[in-house]
Amino acid sequence: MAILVPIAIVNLSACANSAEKRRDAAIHPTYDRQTGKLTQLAYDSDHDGRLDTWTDMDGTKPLRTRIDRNGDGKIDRWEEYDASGALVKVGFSRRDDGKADAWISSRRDDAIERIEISSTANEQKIDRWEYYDSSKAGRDGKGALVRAEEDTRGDGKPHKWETYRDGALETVAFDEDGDGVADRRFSYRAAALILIESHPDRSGRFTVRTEVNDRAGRSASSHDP
Ligand SMILES: [Ca+2]
Ligand SMILES: [Ca+2]
Ligand SMILES: [Ca+2]
Repeated sequence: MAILVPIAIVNLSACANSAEKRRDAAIHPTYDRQTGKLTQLAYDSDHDGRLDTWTDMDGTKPLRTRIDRNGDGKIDRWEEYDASGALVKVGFSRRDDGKADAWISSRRDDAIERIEISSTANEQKIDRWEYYDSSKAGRDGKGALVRAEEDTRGDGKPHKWETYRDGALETVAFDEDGDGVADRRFSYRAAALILIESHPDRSGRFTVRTEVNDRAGRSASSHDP
């Protein structure tokens, strides 16, 4: 899970060699005036003279971190830690507008990672869920997108389902009446529509298949009793 490597926790220990002295000079601690307790560490992680990483601290315990990784003055990564200081959640900004709009939670027991996305940058209003298979990670270290769900009605439940194969959209299904069951499913091969299924029975199984047979779009329907 390369995306969850904590990059903000910095080493405060006294150090001897010059590289580490430089690193210490890049760290700016803030202490509570009343209690003397450490409340924040600000850090210039790439040594360009500008702070880019801010960690809220409860003494020695990190609570959360805001990071401007590309140095444009806008936060683009948010990290949250649990009571033991372990990284549990990472937020990032898909639009790169300084607001978190997607979150990934750390789950070490599973090859499938879920990213929660909010089109309104509201962590309480997640409306898209993307599932990545980290066992099929590409060169960039990111897992392969295998499926996604989307809440197109704002009720917190998915009404659109997508599946992917080798990075390409394979199927997309829509719930047209809002009951949470897909009413129509489109299947694609090499970006071409090949099949439309509709009329789900009570179990959600589609009973009508319309195969799109040729480039002219001629099609043939079959009904499942
Ligand atoms: Ca910097
Ligand atoms: Ca930034
Ligand atoms: Ca439906």
